[in-house]
Amino acid sequence: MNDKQRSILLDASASFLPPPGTKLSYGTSGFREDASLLESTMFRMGILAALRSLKTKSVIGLMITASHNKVSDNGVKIADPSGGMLSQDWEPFADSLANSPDPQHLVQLLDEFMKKENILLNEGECSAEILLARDTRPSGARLLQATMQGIKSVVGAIAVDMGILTTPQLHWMVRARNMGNKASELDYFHEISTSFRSLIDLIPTEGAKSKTNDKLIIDGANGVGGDKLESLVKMINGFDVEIRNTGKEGGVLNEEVGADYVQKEKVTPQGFDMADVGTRCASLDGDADRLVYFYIEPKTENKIILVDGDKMLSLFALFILDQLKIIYEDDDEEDQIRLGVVQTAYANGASTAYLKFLGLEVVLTPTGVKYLHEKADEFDIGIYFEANGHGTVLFSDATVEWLEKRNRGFPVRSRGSEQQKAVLRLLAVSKLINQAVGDALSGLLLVEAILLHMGWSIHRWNELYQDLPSRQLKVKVVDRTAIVTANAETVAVEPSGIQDAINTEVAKYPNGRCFIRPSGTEDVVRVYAEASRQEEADDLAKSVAQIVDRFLGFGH
Ligand code: 16G
Ligand code: MG
Repeated sequence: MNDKQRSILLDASASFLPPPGTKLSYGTSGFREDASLLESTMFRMGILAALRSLKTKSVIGLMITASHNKVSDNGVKIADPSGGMLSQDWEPFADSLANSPDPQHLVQLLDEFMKKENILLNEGECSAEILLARDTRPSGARLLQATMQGIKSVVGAIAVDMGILTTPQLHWMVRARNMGNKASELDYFHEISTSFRSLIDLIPTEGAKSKTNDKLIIDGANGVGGDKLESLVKMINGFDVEIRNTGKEGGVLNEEVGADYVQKEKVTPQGFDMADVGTRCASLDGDADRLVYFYIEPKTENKIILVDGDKMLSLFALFILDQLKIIYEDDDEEDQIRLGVVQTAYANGASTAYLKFLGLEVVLTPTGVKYLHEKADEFDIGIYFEANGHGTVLFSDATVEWLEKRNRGFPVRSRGSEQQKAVLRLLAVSKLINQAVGDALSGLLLVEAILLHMGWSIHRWNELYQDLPSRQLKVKVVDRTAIVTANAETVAVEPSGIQDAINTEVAKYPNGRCFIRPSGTEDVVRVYAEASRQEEADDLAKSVAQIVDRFLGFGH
């Protein structure tokens, strides 16, 4: 870094000092805090994004959002060149940047890091480019300005404001840009609406005859996802959707609405009532990277039947397996495509059993999209989902090429055969489902297309398997980092003795399963328990929460 660059950075960062007394932490998917604390963090993440762009010689994305958190919070997620999340080996640097106490220290940190990473700043040659977007939070505009200032303080770096977008839209655009493809919002809508149409056109005639696209109601979390879905639906004729998203009419983002609320509380979101009994409904979260379905049953007050990420994963797996079976029919090169699924310990045990029953390879990873994504990427077709509705389907480049080659190779007499249609369906899925990151909008269209293909109602879909009763609790402890887990968070290796105590409890319940883990987003320890009956799952969770309190609570 030369003197001129150094003095620009020193000057600019003098207006962005971190809030005194607050330790900022990168967390599972980026920084998230009360919006009033974040200006300096955004400025510094702007700098980080510019350096990442220089290092990778690619376009980088920066999304200003706090997802399902309350409206007064905000945060930042960074998209790497592939469209995935920021490489994990840069997370410690992000942490030290955010917490650096003053401009001198900050510039020294940058200098050292750039030397270590071999990042050169040559005036006139800088080609860093960062795409910026934000969700609908009122603090977004102010934080965008701080981010822009950060980017501009790296000489020659360019910030492009893409406006208000969903998180997956931005990730999609970053990936498209780096692949040299068209990458506007319109291109995004065009790609997913045309591939949805292709899937519908490929429904076998028998299925199509009985197809009824009965009404779907969407809870848009009063946020950006509902707005974008509205634009998308306009591009798809004959899709009967009602979107409830009252953000512009006074409804508060994520307040008693949205995927997180619905999945955790298992109750109807605001604006839904008994008039909606039996109808297929879906909830997005505040930045539309999470999706869950649900329906309301008669006589259950405001309780819902949740159709979660595990059920979406199962539906997608079943559909893709069916297509592969058709493709391999009278073929000796069976099992060329390695299809695998990735879940976390939160996946309902019944879903894992079902996927194994389908003959699939099931891998568990720790909680957090970055871990699941990485594993799914190792398969030819990898499907990953967290129970909470984060997930997507990844197709390797080789698989897409293989499908394209097969499609071209069909002799004239078998054009339009079921086999070719199966190939085309998988190609359409690879375009419809966001390859960069889990995306509620594209996930929703894939669910809708598959339900139509199967001729299934949400009830039929929900019957794929029956969830084991489960219970989640959280426990406040002195220091949650005292818990160290292994085997994808299924075992607590520290503090010593705690896992034995948990095992003793679990052994008391038929089909009992329980694990604890420190939250990556809140200062709590989470407890998850499963058993054959609801009361048993409740009891198991309660006794394990007591164990956690005994080992780590304030009274121990
Ligand atoms: C973040 C993660 C989500 C995970 C959740 C767990 C991303 C994009 N988001 O929201 O995948 O399920 O954290 O929260 O990775 P917890 O650690 O508080 O339980
Ligand atoms: Mg989200």
